[in-house]
Parts: sequence; C-alpha cells; structure tokens
Amino acid sequence: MISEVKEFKILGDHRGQLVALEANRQIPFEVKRVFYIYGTQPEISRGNHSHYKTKQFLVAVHGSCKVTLDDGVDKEVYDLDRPNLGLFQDALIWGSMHDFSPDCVLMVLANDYYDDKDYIRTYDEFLQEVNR
Ligand code: T46
Repeated sequence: MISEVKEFKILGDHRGQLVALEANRQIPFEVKRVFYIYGTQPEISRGNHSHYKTKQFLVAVHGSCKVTLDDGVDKEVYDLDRPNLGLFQDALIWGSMHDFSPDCVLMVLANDYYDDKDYIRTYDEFLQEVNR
C-alpha cells in the first residue's frame, strides 16, 4: 500500500460543517506551505512529478478529483470526493492529479517552502532515484 485516504472528523452542527487539520496530528508533518489549484479542466492531468524531500497532504476542499500515486513499483488511484478526506503523498512518490470536476479546489499542505530544485520531473530520473 502506497498511501491511504484518511477520513477526518466533521465538527458540524446546525450552522454547517467544519473540519480541523493540525500539524503532526491529522497532518503527519509541520506545515510550511499551503497552495491550492482550481479551474482545472476534466481532461487535464496536473502534477506528474515527484519530490526529493517534500511531503504533501492533499484535500479536495470542494468538488472532486482522483490522485494516482506511484512508488516506482506499484500504482494506486485514490478518490478525493469529499472535503473531509485527505491523502498523504510522501517524498519520492510520483503523483498525478486528474479527473477534476469543474468546481474542484484541491488544497495541498506541504512540509517545506517551494523549491524548484526539489522537483523530479522525469519518470526515468524518478526511477533512478528510488532504486538508489
Ligand atoms: C502538486 C500539484 C497538486 C509556486 O510558485 N509555488 C508553489 O508552491 C507551487 C506548488 C507552484 N508554484 C509555481 C510554479 C509554476 O510556475 O506555480 C506554477 C504552477 O506549478 P506546477 O506546474 O508545479 O503546478 P502543478 O499543478 O502541476 O503541480 C502542483 C505542485 O507543484 C505539485 O507538487 O502536487 O500542484
């Protein structure tokens, strides 16, 4: 198993719903960066890279998408279709995000600041790195 979709407690009442995510609790690292992607067309695939060190946690806070994670041996596809679901993507895992609903807002929490040098952009280089 590469990862698993985690289900968070919904702290709802008659006013609506609330989901709380805390560093080192629901999120398995200290969060240094949050970004979100939206307005992605259904036929578009995003990501398609890995990271040397960056760990990520993905939550579709609105709408839905699928995430394929690949550890160099196995591939698994995960559905993020509710705002109380999250998926951990470790370093050295190839990730792609696809099948976005038009209203999807995919929020990503990361354990480090953005650094272009932390990206592994070709699948061959990724395989070399995981087999080292
Ligand atoms: C991932 C998926 C879901 C920044 O300036 N800061 C940032 O923190 C990020 C993530 C990106 N950028 C810049 C770099 C590019 O000029 O934003 C532009 C688009 O980034 P990128 O092409 O990496 O976007 P995606 O959607 O292919 O991938 C991003 C993340 O890079 C990736 O780790 O999991 O969103």
